[in-house]
Amino acid sequence: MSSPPPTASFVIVANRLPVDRVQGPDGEEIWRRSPGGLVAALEAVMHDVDGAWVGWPGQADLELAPFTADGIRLLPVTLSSRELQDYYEGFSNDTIWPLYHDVISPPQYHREWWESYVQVNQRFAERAARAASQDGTVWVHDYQLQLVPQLLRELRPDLTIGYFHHIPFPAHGLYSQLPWRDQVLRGLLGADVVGFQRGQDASNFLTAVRRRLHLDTKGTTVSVPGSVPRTVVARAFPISIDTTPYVELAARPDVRARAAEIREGLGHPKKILLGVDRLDYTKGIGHRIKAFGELLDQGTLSVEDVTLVQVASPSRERVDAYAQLRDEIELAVARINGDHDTVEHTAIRYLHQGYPREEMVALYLAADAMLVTALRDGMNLVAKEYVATRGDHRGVLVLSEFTGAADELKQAIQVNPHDIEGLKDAIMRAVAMPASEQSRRMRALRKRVLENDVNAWSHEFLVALDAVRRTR
Ligand code: GDG
Repeated sequence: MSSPPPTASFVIVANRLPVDRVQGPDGEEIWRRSPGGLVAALEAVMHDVDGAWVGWPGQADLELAPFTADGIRLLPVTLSSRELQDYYEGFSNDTIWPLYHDVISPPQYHREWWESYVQVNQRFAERAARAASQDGTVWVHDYQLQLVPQLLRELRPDLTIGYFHHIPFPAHGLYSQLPWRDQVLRGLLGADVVGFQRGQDASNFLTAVRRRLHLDTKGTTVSVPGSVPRTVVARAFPISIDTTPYVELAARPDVRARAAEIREGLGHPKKILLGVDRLDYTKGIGHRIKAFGELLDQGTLSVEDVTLVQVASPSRERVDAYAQLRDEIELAVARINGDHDTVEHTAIRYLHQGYPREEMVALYLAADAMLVTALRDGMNLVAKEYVATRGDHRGVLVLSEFTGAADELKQAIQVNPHDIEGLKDAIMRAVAMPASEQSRRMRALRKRVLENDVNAWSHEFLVALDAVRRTR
């Protein structure tokens, strides 16, 4: 008789496994760890306590047995191409994503998408239930899996369950549009600790819980009645980055040389402005480009003096709203460049591509100012990455007040990206900021980011989860 598969005392559940399938040196297929901060933050915990990670391997209809990559035990969940359309591109990315980002794009409500979301969440919950050892800990991540905490608790009441929400949680007036608003709240309340990026997200969630489910809340806790009454903690745990690779890359001579080469390639403008985003309507790329274009139109800036580099990495290209956004942005960029470029200089160097991290850091180093103008963003890690690379304390961060990062990064130039005149003023302040002021602000920003890195974040969350376990 074969022995049952081993269980893990700590299980991560996320939509994606932290690996990508790539070709090895001899053309064979291998799994390479994806460079995300989440896996870096959890790696130590996973190894210390025999951890496992439940997630989708990134390809439709792929049936895979559990495997280990880079020392992490991976438990793949199969998704059909139909489920990817309905659960992932549909309900996750075309219902929840726009609704939770304040309806910047209209959310689509389709009952068959919801049914698929329930089914897939059930599959993830079942996989996690089989993986976790008696009295183990499971940490569920993000908006694709909001029902997993409750579904998992039904299967395995012995577990301690955490959930972290990486995107905003909207105000009740918007949240209440969701036809399945009560089911989603109950799903989340299956966790012992529900973590959000900012205090406002937690407070929006608590309001929804009071108003929709009529449960009592006190401070950051919710009393959930039932055969075994429970207390759920809902509060902010602002996420951060793994600072080490950014600090190290920024000090590497070849990366610094590449930054100088980038400046030269742009014709040595006096100032380089930089935007780095997934091409997503939440990121305010259009607002940024509009403000910059107007400064050129007015003659306040000229292309000899200033270039905007915009990395817009391809994202969710099969969702209509994203295809439409790409057309809008590319039309705007082409118009501005057509009006203002010279043979030697360009207004906007637009790059619809993804780059290796070394190149991203070289871009951060080359940039005199980083423009983060999101209309709504859970945290925005790009802002923190830029700050982490500025070891010389030079550079200016222009940061939308609608990002989670704005709660922490107070010494940035904070902007309301809807106010185009205000945005133009902020760009001009960044361009003209004296070195002494740059240094004063950047020093404080860096201190904040380096002291509150992703390890501090995961530690704080797991301590909160452990505190709940001990009171049970
Ligand atoms: C969600 C929430 C929250 C981008 N292009 C390239 C590249 N990137 C990297 C950045 C950064 C990451 O992707 C993007 O993180 P953000 O936080 O800026 O935004 P989302 O993708 O929307 O993330 C967000 C986050 O989850 C974590 O909780 O902060 O609010 O929306 O690390 O550097 N990396 C590389 N090449 C690229 O072309 N290597």
